[in-house]
Amino acid sequence: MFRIVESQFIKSAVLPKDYPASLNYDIAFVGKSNVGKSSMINTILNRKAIAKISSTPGKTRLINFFDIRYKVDATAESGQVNFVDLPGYGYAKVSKKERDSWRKMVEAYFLHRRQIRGVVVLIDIRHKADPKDLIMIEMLKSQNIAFIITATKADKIPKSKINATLNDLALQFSLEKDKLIAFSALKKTGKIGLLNWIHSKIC
Ligand SMILES: Nc1nc2c(ncn2[C@@H]2O[C@H](COP(=O)(O)OP(=O)(O)OP(=O)(O)O)[C@@H](O)[C@H]2O)c(=O)[nH]1
Ligand SMILES: [Mg+2]
Repeated sequence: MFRIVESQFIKSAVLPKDYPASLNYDIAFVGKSNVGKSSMINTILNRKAIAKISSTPGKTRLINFFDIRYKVDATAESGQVNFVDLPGYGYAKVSKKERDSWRKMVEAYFLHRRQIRGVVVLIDIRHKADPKDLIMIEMLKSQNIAFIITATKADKIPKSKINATLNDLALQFSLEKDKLIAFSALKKTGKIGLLNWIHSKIC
């Protein structure tokens, strides 16, 4: 089993020149503001607040890099990977200037960071596909970057509806169903599936 043994915040950055020099692979987390990116990172790292969570949308406004050490039980495999918490998009109450600076920051990350191995795209399980999510997914497809969609806050809908909701989202995003998993930071649903996906991208 893929297991995280240590995690540490490295730094925040806006411009590529300020990214950490580490050549370890990156796994990035991206999605609309307030969708649960920071909560997801804390959950899969078994940490309460390594990534800052807020009920005020738009909390994460910089690119935050974390250094993760992992082991794979029953094998000799171990290593390091960066988790990258990208600032959320689609928050209505920001100025055009802030939206532009968000776009430049995230575009520069995908353009310049050579060691990206996978992107976790978060969408709220209760919401319909948003054009901003579709744009992000099209960009990842066009740049041939591996991604998985996680439908977050799965604890907010009845368990009996999860499967049908995932099917529906897969249709809306024109993706195979195996590209989507349900996730809940509250109940830890989807944690093992997500860790296994991450492992498959960095080993
Ligand atoms: N019920 C429930 N609430 C969640 C879950 N994940 C996150 N939340 C709540 O959603 C809000 C936003 O969570 P964050 O993790 O800060 O979201 P974010 O995507 O990092 O937000 P920004 O950094 O502002 O873009 C907080 O109030 C969390 O407690 C979940 O799985 N279930
Ligand atoms: Mg955040």
